[in-house]
Amino acid sequence: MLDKVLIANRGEIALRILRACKELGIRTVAVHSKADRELMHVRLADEAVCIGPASSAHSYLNIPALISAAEVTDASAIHPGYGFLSENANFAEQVERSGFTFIGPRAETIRLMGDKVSAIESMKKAGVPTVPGSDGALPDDDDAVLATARRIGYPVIIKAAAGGGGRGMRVVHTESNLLSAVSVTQSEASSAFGDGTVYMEKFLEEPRHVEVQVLADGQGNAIHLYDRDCSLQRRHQKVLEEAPAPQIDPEARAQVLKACTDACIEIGYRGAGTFEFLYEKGQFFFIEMNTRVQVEHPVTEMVTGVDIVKQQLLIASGQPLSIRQEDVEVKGHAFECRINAEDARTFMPSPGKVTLYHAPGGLGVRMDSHLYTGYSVPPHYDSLIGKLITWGADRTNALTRMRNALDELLVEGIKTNIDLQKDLVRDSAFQQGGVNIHYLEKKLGG
Ligand code: MV4
Repeated sequence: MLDKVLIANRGEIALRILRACKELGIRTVAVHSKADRELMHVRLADEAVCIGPASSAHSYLNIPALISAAEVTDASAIHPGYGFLSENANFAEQVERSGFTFIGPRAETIRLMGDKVSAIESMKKAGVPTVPGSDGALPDDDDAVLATARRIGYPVIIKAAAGGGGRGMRVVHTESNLLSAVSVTQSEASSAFGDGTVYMEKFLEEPRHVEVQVLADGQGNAIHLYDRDCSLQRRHQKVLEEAPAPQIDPEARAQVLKACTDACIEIGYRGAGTFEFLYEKGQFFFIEMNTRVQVEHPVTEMVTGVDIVKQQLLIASGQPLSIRQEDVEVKGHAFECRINAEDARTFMPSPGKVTLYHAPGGLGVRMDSHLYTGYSVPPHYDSLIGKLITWGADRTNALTRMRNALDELLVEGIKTNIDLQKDLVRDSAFQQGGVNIHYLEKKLGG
């Protein structure tokens, strides 16, 4: 087993990782910026190291500072959490070269999935269904680009290979706009990511965002933990997630789940991962793979009983997967409401001192948060201050528990999105289930 883990993150996920380490008897090192001395996991960790000033670029993104902290504390492994350096292949490589275990996939896998063109190509090869589109990167040949769009049929979407998560994309509805859209997307990608490579897909108009959670040991074993629906989002920020995804065609689901585990074995995947799909008219279309633990992992944990972060640690320690696919069942339903420190009208971050924090409780209620009364939310990082997760025997029961838990949750002194979440869990279309990726923005806009 790993001896000591350095947690290269902050906030709720740092606390989540700390809890998994403690359960396995692994010692912990918290690293924090100057603005984060008061974080709950810093208090709870066995050791803590200040790695730099408040700005992320000089602390949580500072690779030499992180590696030095691992060296001085004699840590054996580094858990990157989500965001920050979690999907940075160079970081994974430097961690391993310095003699530490990176808790995640091999650097080359992170690199393969970071380039969306190579990710799609490898998934297609492994039998995962993809969106009809260009065969790899678009060539520097106007006639060929025009022909590709004609074959696919309008509307099409131009995406940056180095983008992802909604960055560097452009929808094209008619041929007259195609070539200029391609060249603008290329220039933007070139300046934003240092790589102007773009590709083309059929633009799906009303899809849902459904993702599949996997675990693989890099030793020939891979399992899936079923699916989640993350369609409720605003500006590519997820707001409310659930597991399993409601109203999915059972045959399409069975096929896609099998394809995901087969693909993990084919590419030698190691660690926790997520296959992102668009789901429309009963069909799944792969768009991206995330090589980190995701914010919304708890909904999957609640319906499968599998501790995903603990599995990450076990896999990183070199143990073969001990869970067999036939032992993983979905039981009941779970929701997660992301709680953000933000203005209800403008969605701008709203840092400040929490004068009162009261977490809800009871059967089937889980609050993953680093908050406490008196804690000051710093202005330097993202506005997620907690995740409220409920489980129920069925979707209706889980949602009832969420409505009640949101009513119990008190966060005073700062602005939050709790009222938005209270409204969403009472929305009739959401209660029906299966709303598409545009539903929330339409609701907020009108
Ligand atoms: C798409 C799409 C429609 N058709 N690709 C946005 C984030 C990135 N992960 C991929 N995204 C999309 N790709 C095709 N071929 C629509 C989106 C999209 C979206 C996807 C998932 C969740 C929310 C979204 C919001 C707007 C657009």
